[in-house]
Amino acid sequence: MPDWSELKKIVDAHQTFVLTCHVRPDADALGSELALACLLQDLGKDVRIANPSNAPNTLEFLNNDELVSVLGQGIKSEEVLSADVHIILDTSAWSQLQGVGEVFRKTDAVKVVIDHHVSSDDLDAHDFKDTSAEATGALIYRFAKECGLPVSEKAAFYMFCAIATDTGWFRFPSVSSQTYRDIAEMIDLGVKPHLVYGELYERSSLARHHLSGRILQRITTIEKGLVSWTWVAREDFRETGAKPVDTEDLVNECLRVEGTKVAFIAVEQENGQVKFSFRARLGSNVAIIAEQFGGGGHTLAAGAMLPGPLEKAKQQVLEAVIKSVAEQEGLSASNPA
Ligand SMILES: [Mn+2]
Repeated sequence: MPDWSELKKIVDAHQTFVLTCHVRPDADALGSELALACLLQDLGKDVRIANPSNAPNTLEFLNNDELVSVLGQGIKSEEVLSADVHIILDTSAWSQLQGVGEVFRKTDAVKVVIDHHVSSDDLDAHDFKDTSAEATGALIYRFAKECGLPVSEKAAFYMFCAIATDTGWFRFPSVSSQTYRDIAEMIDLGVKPHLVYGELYERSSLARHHLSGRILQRITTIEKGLVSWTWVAREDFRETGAKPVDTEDLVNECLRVEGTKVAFIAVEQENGQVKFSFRARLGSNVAIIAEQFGGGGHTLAAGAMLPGPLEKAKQQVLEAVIKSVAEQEGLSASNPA
């Protein structure tokens, strides 16, 4: 468990803060940044958010106050370098930070990492990590609670969005009774779950549904049904009008096939690289597969980016998955069903 009083000491001793998260920020990354920004602003601190890349349009509703900037667009390196404290949220991996990582290496600021990922580099920072936490947003809430910081309705909204998405709407194994108690307190603070659900899950485009149809049709099971996987090519995006971000969460559809323990999706990017997302049921570990390809994540959810072409990347990952599952399940890798 992180010692939150140590983070409070750092906060109390400084005035200007820059918050950062991983590339292609998700709702936990953005929600954590925005929630922490609210807490710090309520303490009279100056806060900027400098991310390595833009958030998807689907998460625009999180950035109503336009607090979120991208390094080199809304905020310059010099502004980040001059802050007293630089806080990285929802990642501990250099590869996830891109240009922001370069600034983080250079800065004389006090460096802080708040994260719940298993995969991690030594970022030479004060670590506030809890790999059992359901979301980084949950860690921000526990920091506030433990240090007696007031949580505004807006901060609670950001935390709720962070936890809701990283737990698949409160259903993943990381969820505990404490999660529900925290969530209940956020609802008491004014968060409306049905409105959040609508923003997150009921704004799908028709193009996304058409893309989903193709991806579901291609789901294949191997290794006696223990592995389910699917893929999507650049042509699919062109032909359906959907965007790469529209594939988010579709890997979970593979995990819904009965008997599946490990699932993955291969998504060919516009630049020819292939993004892999892995999911596992409790008891399996996909972080070790993602790490073989320079990626990382949690035991139950991980990702990696491979160079193209799509067919080659698929084969490489398939081999690694079959080997890993065979090892984890005690099957013979040379005899796939
Ligand atoms: Mn997270």
